[in-house]
Amino acid sequence: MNINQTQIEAHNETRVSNHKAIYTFLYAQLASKGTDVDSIIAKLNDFQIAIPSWALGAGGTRFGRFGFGGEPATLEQKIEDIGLLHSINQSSGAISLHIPWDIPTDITGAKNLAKNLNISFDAVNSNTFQDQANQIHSYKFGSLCHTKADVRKQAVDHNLEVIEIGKQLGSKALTVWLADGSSFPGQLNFAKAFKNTLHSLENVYKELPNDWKMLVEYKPYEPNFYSMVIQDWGSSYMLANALGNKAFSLVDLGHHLPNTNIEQIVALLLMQQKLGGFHFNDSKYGDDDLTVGSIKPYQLFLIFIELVSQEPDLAKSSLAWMIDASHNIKDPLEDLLQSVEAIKIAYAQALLVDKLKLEEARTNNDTVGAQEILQAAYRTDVRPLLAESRLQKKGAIRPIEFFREQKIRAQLIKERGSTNRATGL
Ligand code: PSV
Ligand code: MN
Repeated sequence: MNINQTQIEAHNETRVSNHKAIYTFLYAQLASKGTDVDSIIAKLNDFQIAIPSWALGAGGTRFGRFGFGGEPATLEQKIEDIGLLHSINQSSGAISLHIPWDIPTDITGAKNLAKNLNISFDAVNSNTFQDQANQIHSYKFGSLCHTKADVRKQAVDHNLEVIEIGKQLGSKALTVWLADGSSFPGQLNFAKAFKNTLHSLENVYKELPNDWKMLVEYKPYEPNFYSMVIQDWGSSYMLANALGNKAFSLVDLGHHLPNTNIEQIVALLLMQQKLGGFHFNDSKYGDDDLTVGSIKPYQLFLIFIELVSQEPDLAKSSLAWMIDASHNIKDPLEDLLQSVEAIKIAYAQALLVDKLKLEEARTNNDTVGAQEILQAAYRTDVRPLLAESRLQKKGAIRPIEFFREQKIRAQLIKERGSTNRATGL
């Protein structure tokens, strides 16, 4: 299904006067404090957050999975779903594919479909965390880190194949996340496993096109429960440094132990020019993969404070922005609309901060003053700025309301059936 402009216009027409009243008030309030609201809106207009192909189906846990119908079962249907999101919020103009879950059967068709929907192909992701049918060697005891050269070669070859597919689609980055590690003490020689991983990644890196990036994701636990070869930003940074200037660390917000100061990690990676981008989600306990901003919106804001202090216009930076979440009991499309909104709220709030004043407070060791500056921005309701940006870009003023009014899920179920199942975890 497609959304046409008339539907969006009808939705906006009934809300525009109310929106303008609130927006005008906020605009005046912010302008009186010296904020350049128009430049914030311009930055929001350009900011795009990629949607992973695996976030469009029902999530689940190892205890079960509850389908909801109308899930996209093919790559084309996944692109169509992202097209729906993008028409509604004008901020989801990219898809990230996971191979082999999404091997395109018709590259030209997929590219044309994406182009018509204004969608580009973001990073391609390799998968050496599951065994595939007809695969010769098992990844049960690791992939790029494996003790046996044959297994490592198979995993390297898979990554090379992913790069080839990405090249055909127009992707510019390979994201590598390894499940490699050990579940019991004594199982793995940590140093050897790390060296094997580096050596394998070097073999992939050699084939990486010059205008590509390699994004190295880290994770402290799961599926291995004693050690992960790339467990934290330190090990990811070591690899990215050793590989070269096309390799970067990727920060997935859920891949940190509780209470980790993620914003500080972001600041230091950026300072070293080794931050590649993000997988956004939220968590209370671990890699919970919850809706962005649903648990720790202040942490998200603080991450954006660090980002904008070094990269004033995020859309112009070379960082990769993606959601990586599992919605479990929610409709994924609604969840993704909420997640994109949460990310843009944090960005807009961070842009409200007067950097010079904040730096002055820091220089004078004015702890209270610094906190006041941050919290004044965080406690500002910036949603009218996001709505204004959507309105300017011909998106819907209220995305979730639009999704519900148009009964989009019901239409997808009608078109695709109630048992369609998306690939992924
Ligand atoms: C692993 O938990 C991860 O965050 C990686 O990005 C994977 O590629 C993705 O989830 C999907 O399994
Ligand atoms: Mn991730």
